[in-house]
Amino acid sequence: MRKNDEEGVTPRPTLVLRGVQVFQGWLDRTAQEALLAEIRDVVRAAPLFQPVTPSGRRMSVQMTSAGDVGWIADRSGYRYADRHPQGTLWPDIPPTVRAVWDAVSGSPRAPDSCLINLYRDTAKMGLHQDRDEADTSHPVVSVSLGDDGLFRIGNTTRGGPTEAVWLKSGDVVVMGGDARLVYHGIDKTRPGSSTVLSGGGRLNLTLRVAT
Ligand code: MD3
Ligand code: FE
Repeated sequence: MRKNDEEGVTPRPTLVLRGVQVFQGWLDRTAQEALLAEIRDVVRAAPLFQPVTPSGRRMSVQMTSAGDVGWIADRSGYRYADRHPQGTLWPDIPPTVRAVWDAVSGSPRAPDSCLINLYRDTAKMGLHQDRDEADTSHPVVSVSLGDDGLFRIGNTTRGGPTEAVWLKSGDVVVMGGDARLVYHGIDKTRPGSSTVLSGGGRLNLTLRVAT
């Protein structure tokens, strides 16, 4: 446990970009590997899939979820669903993942959804807002594992200037308050920049209060 993550103590981010808090190097290699072991179990029970958006485009990112609900996209829209597309319930949010939320979110609520995004090769995620959650006053917590990813942050409306920061394995990001509704995305990853994932790539976990 880190010295500043005891109960009731709000840790200090190493970087704040447009209200988005970045905790660089929050998880050491051992903690990253513990998290990965838990995520492997989730993916075994709830396999990664490549969502197709309502416009008919296949997303380059592979996804799955843990928790009471998981985020899905298909021809009829984007939403949180209580089952994986294969028809099974989502696995529980693993305890080590949940502990990251407890340490950094500052929220008294428990997350009910953990979206797992896998970026391989040239996968990216265009600028978007996260607004499928019932109450967007709750923060979102993101954990990066594996290859570096170029995280881009814009504004609360489409367009205007943007800024970007490379997220590395073990970095944790918290989006709360005014930052919760900013446009954001992942421009690209740096394949081969990390040895944490055996098959390569970048994994991102996002914890949310979705319902
Ligand atoms: C800023 N994922 O799953 S995580 C997503 O790295 C998503 O996979 C990206 O955007 C990824 O929706 C970025 C960081 C993140 C997550 C949610 C946010 C940044 C955010 C919500 C509001 C503002
Ligand atoms: Fe997002």
